[in-house]
Amino acid sequence: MKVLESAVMQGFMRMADDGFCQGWHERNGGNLTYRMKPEEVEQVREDLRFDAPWQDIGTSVPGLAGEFFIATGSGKYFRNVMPFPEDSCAIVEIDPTGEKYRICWGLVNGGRPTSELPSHLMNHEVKKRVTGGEHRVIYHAHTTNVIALTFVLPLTDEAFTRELWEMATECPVVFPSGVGVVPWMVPGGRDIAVATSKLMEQYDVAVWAHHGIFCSGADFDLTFGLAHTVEKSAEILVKTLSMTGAKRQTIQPDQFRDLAKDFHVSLPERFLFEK
Ligand code: 2HA
Ligand code: ZN
Repeated sequence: MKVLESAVMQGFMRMADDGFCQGWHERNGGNLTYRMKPEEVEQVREDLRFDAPWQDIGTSVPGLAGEFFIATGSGKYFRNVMPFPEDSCAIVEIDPTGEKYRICWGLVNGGRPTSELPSHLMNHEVKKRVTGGEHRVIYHAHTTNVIALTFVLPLTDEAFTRELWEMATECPVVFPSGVGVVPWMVPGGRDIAVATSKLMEQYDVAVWAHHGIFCSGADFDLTFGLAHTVEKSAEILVKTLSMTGAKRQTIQPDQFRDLAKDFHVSLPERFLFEK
């Protein structure tokens, strides 16, 4: 089967386009990667090439040896994923050492996979391990309201988790483990990849101060839905602070505990502090 006819590529393209339509991907902002299932690779194998040179990933991900990923391209625009997928995206294979990759499909006009490939792959490696292989999607988006909040909230996991949970009742159910925060760092390199992947041991969402978010999930629906929920919550907080500068009332710690019981999630007590 042709890559472009496969359900997995169609799903990847739709998610990229959804993110663009939300306004989270100005110019070449953001990136998306998907760890393919073996049967998805087999389905399109006849449309892949295996003669491109191996190139350095820039970090070591032995836990992903031999895996195939669909990835957006470095410098490519989410706006162009739907009309020009073969120019904007790639399928890459990781070598048996987990130190190199090669392009097996796409980027027909040249280029490389996303500049955040080290972050994406280190996050994938952590998430593959801690979820027993369930998580397959890593998504980085320049979510406007989350970014705005990184200029006014303390840059702590506690502050962001609690504020985002308070802004919409579904939030603690959608991201019960909370969100982690990475202070401002130079994007694209190994240091920010290490900091983010450390947070991914316990969270599915990492906020990058003054930059955006990273989300991890099992499939495109869950991962896009997670980013969408977090950003919507941030938007409500931005609106609330813009109206009044302070909340008159909000969800209380015991109400979160009641919610956790009824919705069968466990909320870490360290986020349920008295204010
Ligand atoms: O331009 O978003 O973080 C892609 C990015 C880098
Ligand atoms: Zn970015």
